[in-house]
Amino acid sequence: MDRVRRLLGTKYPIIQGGMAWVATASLAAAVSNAGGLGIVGAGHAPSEWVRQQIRQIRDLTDKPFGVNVMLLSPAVKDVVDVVVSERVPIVTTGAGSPGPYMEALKLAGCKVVPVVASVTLARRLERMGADAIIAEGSEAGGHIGEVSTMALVPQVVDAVAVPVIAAGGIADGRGIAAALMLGAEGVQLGTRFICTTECEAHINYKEAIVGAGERDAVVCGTSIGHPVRALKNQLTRDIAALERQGAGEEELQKLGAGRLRLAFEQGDVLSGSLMAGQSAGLIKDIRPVRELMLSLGEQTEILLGRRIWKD
Ligand code: TUI
Repeated sequence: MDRVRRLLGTKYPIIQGGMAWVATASLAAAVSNAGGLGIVGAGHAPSEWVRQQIRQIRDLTDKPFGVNVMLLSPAVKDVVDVVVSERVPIVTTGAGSPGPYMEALKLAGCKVVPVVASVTLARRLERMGADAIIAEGSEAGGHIGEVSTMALVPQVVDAVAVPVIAAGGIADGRGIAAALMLGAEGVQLGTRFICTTECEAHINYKEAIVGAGERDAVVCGTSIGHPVRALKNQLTRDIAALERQGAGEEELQKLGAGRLRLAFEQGDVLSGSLMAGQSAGLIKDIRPVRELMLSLGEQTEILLGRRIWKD
């Protein structure tokens, strides 16, 4: 736990997931100011947007922060260039292997913390110089792997010497305490941070998560090798129907394009992609980030029976 706090330079070993569209400078700065690690999600955005967000977060906090590089983005090379030239302290990656960018990021002094969904990739990235590994189970929202958090985290812990951060299905102190029991030294929460005052997502998106039950975050896109978890709605039903008819990648991509933005900006809960994890069923309110962080810390300490978040 102390290894993660030292690596990130934070009070809590708690990272806010670098969610595309949702994780803007407003949310990330609030998390960093509250003692966690706030992350700006580059998603599919152009690199200049990422640069503006980095400048904005530096205006809003003097605490460490990160940027998530989404490796499927067509702008990925330019985004890496921006992250390098802005000397972002922590870089997380998602949806692929950051291997080709590892050297440039390390040379620029960035701490690189890739998200993985397998033991194989965790091992490979440790050899390439990853400073820690985020092991994300299939309970998570958005683009996911196949193995659940409960099974994946201890296997990654056994496979690498660098600190492991658990993600997927965690939304309260019970989840954090459980992840620490699995050998993780930190946690990453995504869906829980959407339901905060400082998150700029449309209120309909936040309220859909608050209203969701344990079976409402479903997976689409498995047939084309891009499983994505989002709240069940007209869009997920249309995608599932196309998949049953054996639709190809192009047709499905066309149907899915721009849908996350529709949910985030317009609050279209029928046709938008409400990416969220299975922890949606656990989330019952929309709260300020500071209040959430304090309660996560307090709940975890009570469960573990000791003070663990010393300043
Ligand atoms: O990246 C995520 N979650 C995401 S990215 C995203 S943007 C998007 N929008 C529309 C369609 C698709 C994506 C939304 N949510 N989480 C981290 C994560 N990475 N989960 C799983 C993985 C992963 C999967 C395979 C990482 C590496 C990987 O490697 C395969 C290989 O090359 O070995």
